[in-house]
Amino acid sequence: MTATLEKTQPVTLHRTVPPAAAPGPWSVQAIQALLELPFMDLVYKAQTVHREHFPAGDIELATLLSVKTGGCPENCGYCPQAAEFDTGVEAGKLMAVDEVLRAAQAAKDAGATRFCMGAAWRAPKDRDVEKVAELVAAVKGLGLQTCATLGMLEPQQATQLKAAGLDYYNHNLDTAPEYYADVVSTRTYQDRLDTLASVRSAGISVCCGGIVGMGETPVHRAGLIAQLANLDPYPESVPINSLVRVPGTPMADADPVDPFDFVRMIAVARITMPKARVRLSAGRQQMGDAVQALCFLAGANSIFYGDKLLVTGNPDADADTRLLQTLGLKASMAA
Ligand code: SAM
Ligand code: DTB
Ligand code: SF4
Repeated sequence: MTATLEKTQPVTLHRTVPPAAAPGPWSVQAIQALLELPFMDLVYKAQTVHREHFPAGDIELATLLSVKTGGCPENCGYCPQAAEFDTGVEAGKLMAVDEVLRAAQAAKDAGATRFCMGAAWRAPKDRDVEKVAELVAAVKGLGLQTCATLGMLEPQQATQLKAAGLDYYNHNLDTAPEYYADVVSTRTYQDRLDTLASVRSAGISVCCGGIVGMGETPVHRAGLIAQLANLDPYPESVPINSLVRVPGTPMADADPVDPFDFVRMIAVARITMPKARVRLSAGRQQMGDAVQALCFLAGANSIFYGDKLLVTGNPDADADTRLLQTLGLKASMAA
């Protein structure tokens, strides 16, 4: 039986977080202290902050589509799309507008409100940006919020995407600055910050988060959250990914993340960035319903929705619909 998705009334989500909302600057030590709180105290605190800023039980559904897959020249150690790693992911070309529109319409019909297009580029060329701008305009025309993640962007490229109707740009800091070189060596942390600045100055909302489970220490985890929370303003969307360990990547054999430590990261993201959409992102397929429920209790109020992330799997829409029903959570209606 197909489960039916319950929806909440429209809430205003697509807005820039006013700087006054930023409680920062956050020190790494202060975030470490939060991470070390007794689990129940931390989750209680996070849920309390959550309810001060969002309607209880409201969940954003964002659907991902890889519009240009594989063959990427970067060497991000977690990524199945890096050309350097033998992961079985075939390199493809940029998808055509009608194909993307079909996927976006299907996502909308299934209840998603945001559609995020990902491309395995280090940085798009100007002619790539022109083509992605057409995709953005077409998806926006369906009444969906648009998001893209295309690698490093120059300021004028960001402006062009904004003009086409891009609402959000996803560009993750992934980990703490001092651990970054252990994860990727083909670009620097500052490159990431520069792109985030280009996105901000073009007036596009920022989607920026990271990955847990790459062999980082608890201090690195606190350092990632400090970087995100101290962005001024902090990101409107904060995806917290649990590493999907893909055979062929250097991180294929990383130790699995302790589920309670993952929940702690969600809670600390919620407390330090109270008005952000905190997204329980990659890794849900490996997580189980009970851990996901704890993540929602800790303040996650967004998920990737649809049976695929970019190239790896995600719980199918029916399973998610059932989980939301079981927990009494309702999908947000609109932007
Ligand atoms: N190429 C662009 C870039 O790196 O910005 C956009 C696509 S990239 C796949 C987007 C994000 O996906 C990465 O920054 C990383 O946070 C996340 N990601 C990639 N592979 C992952 C994995 N195996 N597990 C969890 N998150 C992953
Ligand atoms: C984000 O933080 N997670 C998404 C999205 N932003 C682009 C990507 C997750 C990728 C997981 C592995 C894969 O399927 O490639
Ligand atoms: Fe390329 Fe992005 Fe994957 Fe890094 S994360 S290898 S930049 S697609």
